[in-house]
Amino acid sequence: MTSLLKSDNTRSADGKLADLKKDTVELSKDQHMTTDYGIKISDPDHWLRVVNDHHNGPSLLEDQIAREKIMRFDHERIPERVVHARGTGAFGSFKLFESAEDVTTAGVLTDTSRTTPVFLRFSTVQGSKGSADTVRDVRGFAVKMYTSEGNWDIVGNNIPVFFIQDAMKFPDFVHAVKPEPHNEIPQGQSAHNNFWDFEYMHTETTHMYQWAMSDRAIPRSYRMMQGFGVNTFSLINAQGKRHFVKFIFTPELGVHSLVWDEALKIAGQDPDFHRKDLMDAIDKGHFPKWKFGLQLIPEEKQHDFEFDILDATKVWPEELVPIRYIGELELNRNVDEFFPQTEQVAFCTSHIVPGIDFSDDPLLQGRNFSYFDTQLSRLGVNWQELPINRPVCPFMNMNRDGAMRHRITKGTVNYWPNRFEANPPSSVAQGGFASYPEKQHQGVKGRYFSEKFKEHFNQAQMFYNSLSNIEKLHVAKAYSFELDHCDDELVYKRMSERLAVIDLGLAQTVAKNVGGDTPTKALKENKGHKAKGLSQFDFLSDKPIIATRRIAFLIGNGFDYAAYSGMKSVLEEHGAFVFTIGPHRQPVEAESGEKVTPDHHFPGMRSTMFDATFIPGGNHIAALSKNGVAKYWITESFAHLKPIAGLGGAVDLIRQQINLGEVKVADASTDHTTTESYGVITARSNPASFQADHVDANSKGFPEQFIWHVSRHRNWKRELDGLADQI
Ligand code: HDD
Repeated sequence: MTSLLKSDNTRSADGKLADLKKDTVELSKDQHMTTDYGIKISDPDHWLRVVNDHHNGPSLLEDQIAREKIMRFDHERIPERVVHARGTGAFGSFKLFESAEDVTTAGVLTDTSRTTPVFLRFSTVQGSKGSADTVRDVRGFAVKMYTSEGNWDIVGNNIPVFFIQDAMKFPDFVHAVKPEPHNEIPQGQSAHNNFWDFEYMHTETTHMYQWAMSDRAIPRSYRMMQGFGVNTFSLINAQGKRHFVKFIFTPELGVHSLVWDEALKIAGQDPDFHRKDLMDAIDKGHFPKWKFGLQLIPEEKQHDFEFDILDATKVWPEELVPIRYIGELELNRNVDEFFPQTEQVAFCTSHIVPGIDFSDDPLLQGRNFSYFDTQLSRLGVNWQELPINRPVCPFMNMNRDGAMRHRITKGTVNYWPNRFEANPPSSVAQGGFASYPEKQHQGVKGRYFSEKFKEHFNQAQMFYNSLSNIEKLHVAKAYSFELDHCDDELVYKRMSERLAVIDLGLAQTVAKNVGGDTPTKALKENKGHKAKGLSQFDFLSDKPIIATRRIAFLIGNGFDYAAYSGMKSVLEEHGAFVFTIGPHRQPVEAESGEKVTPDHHFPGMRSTMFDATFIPGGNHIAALSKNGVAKYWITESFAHLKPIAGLGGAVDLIRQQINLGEVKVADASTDHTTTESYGVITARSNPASFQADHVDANSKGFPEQFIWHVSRHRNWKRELDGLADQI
């Protein structure tokens, strides 16, 4: 029986869960419906009326129950976030495996025995609350740590740099990227004149839009992207020494993306793709995890770099400033209700705990103002009282009143100092926050910028140089798509020419595709600098990780049950999520008589929802060969570079469908080592056993080869060799 409660959220008890319990109620058959003021309701469906013999007549304003129901409903919307409106969140925990007490006194970064409750909200930037998940955009990665010393928010993104250097430019930037003012078009994308006009006008955006045009901006899953605090913060240790710091989260599952055609299609086919993906993984107990790291620069080394370390448009290359991983963040609990939790959660970069401090990064300084301010208009002055936002540690002060004040503070005074010495401040020794006593030199008032802030192209080149060929190809395609959507000649011509500051070849390709004037010389010398950790391939594990990968099994009546169940169990043993797609959701019968109930029927799903496909043999192949959805599924999966495996009669179906001409696909029953498989694994007969104890690039067995290819994520060679452009 379907439970009234959406999910069992009692799995991981933690301080925040206990705190939220006070405000959580449950639906129940024993609790009768009442008005908000508590009287039991006898008829929630019909407005009080005066009726004639035909039961017609006017409604009475007198009906307080109907009136309040409607009026309460009329006011249930609040303003959406001015940016990052579209998002989803989950609870989790943060644990250290190494203390950072050499650089900070913050308990959350030094006490290895603690488990700190966490709420994390992921988001896109441009689109409104109801926009699609898979659009090309930066992703928000906002972490609230409910520490024993107060809330600490890291309001980050999945890209380590930002578009602008000074917070004062933020409203212009957001106006330019959001839908255009005259027609409110486009939704959820930066492919329009105003965005690229702004980018052209501000050379400081060059590094960031390189990232935004890379695969980072179309993640496969929130669980497969990095999180960066972006701004430079400070850590202060017990001796009062300061280090500048950047915060980084790196996912256990690697960093993976969709391919562009797939992202476009999913935006229509399943706009909630990323939301569902996150909820599903957590519900199934595959808790996403990120390693948490610090990049540290001692204060005295602040000026030792050729870039300014307080400039948010620059990364700190790992070769110069290695990442020190000290902890792990895990998400393990879905929300109970979206609005009071995910929608009302509110982050502030200014919310730090003792042992952590800010820096003079001018973007951060402005952010520290902006977030608190926006929560006032979005949620009201008492926004920090909301259950999702309040700390788990004791909190108390003399702030009072304001709309929707809930807290009742007993006592006769509401000011400090008071004659009772009630609610005294803490000394630093007692844990009171004290700003780092940074020496300030007498300066000149003015709107100045550090000289190093004026250099805008070196790291944009470094990022591009560090990408693999396939990623570079995607960058060129992304620019081409975006500028193709700009109809103002000035915009696409100037922008495609600008790309020659990064790479001449890139600029030429894009200019050709979008109708620009082909540039003939590079606008800046490229010295070929590279850094690690910029290409997504740097995060590809040697291990065959296929956990949580969605694998579709296509079947019809007469399928080979041994192949079906053998492959299902071996893939599930490796943590993959297997979904059976059949002609209908009523049971489908195998050749040998077993019955399987599909998870979906063909018209209800698309290949885009899955990472790989397997087709067992059996006499269902004849029907599948006539099924347009199944045939297109194979073609589309191949074009989207996904592994495809087939046994028995499925071999011919797959080969016909992908129409590879001269190119041979691997056949696990023959010597595949001489054949490029392009991630298509086929065998005429079932393997002797459906086991895969040891999987690597050289594995020859059928399940092993399939698992290996799924773990590589996509078969990029198909795209490089020009085989994938079939759709
Ligand atoms: Fe911002 C929301 C990330 C620059 C002003 N921002 C917001 C969210 C994220 C970021 C993840 C969504 C938080 C949530 O889930 O509720 N923003 C960034 C990053 C930046 C950045 C990584 C560059 C380092 N932001 C930035 C600047 C300003 C803002 C320079 C203003 C001066 N951001 C806001 C905001 C938002 C916001 C208008 C909208 C909703 C909110 O704050 O709570 O105040």
